[in-house]
Amino acid sequence: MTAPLNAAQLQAFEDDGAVLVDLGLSHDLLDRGEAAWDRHAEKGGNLIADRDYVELISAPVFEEIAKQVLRSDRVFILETGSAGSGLDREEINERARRNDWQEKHGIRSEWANSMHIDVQVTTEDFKATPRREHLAIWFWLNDVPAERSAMRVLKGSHKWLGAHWQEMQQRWKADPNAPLPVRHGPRWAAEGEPDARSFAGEDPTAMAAPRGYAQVFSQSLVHAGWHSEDSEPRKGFHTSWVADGVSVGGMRFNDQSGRIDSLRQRSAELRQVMDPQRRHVAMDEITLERMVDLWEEKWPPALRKRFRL
Ligand SMILES: O=C(O)CCC(=O)C(=O)O
Ligand SMILES: [Fe+2]
Repeated sequence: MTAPLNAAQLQAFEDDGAVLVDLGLSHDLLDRGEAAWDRHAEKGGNLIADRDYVELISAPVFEEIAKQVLRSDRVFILETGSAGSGLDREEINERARRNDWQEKHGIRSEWANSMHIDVQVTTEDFKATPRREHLAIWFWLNDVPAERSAMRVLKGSHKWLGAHWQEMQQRWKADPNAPLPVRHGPRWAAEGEPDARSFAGEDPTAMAAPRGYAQVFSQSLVHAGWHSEDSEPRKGFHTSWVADGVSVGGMRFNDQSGRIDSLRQRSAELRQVMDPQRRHVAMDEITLERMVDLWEEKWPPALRKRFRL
């Protein structure tokens, strides 16, 4: 098994929840990937119909990163898409500057309003082999300096949150009728949520990255999309990955309930268009339904709405 992350990078992923990795892709592949991004930005449509895009996400390095970080010799693509350019955030930020942006978590700022997590991962999930996570790999076809909407992350927040989710699960398991504390979470106030005010006041880190680098991060890390101060868009694609044997069944319950059906459709399409030597990274139907069935309820009712593995 090749190891794209060196020891320091792997440690940074574990400690910070996010790390930058040079993908070592050829200029030709990056150029064609960038052209695919441009075509999609102009015309929209289904990225999976674009051969250059498919070839790019088929590059073995993504699979190798997912194998290494998820500690598994079998990993699959979960979600795919184009990363937002950040240019369209200008308007909402203008509103914030005019001071009529709704205050969130007691603070009116882009960070307080945009920060979120995408999956709830407990400490045990994060430590498990294979790692129980829906791992995000976002990668860049042009340079992404801080002012060109580099993603903001709160380093280490996945650990703090992991311990919190774990405690909430344990308290619910010990006594399903005992009330959990009501706090202002990253997206709403609910029983069992962590108190988002503590991280709304922190200064996040801009994950500025050169072209050809990927930002590998835990989706349980508090992070936020950001505005651009540049006229040139940030160009990138996002993918997420899951290890064999880790549930994807929680996607059924997500607010955007089409997520599991999208996964079924996307996986089938990818299997059609990927090179036969590479298409094992897209789930076949039997594997996908097996991983849906792996889901078991571990969450107290207030924390069941979304974000589950
Ligand atoms: O665009 C970004 O940098 C982050 C967006 C994000 O976190 C998301 O779509 O879940
Ligand atoms: Fe996100």
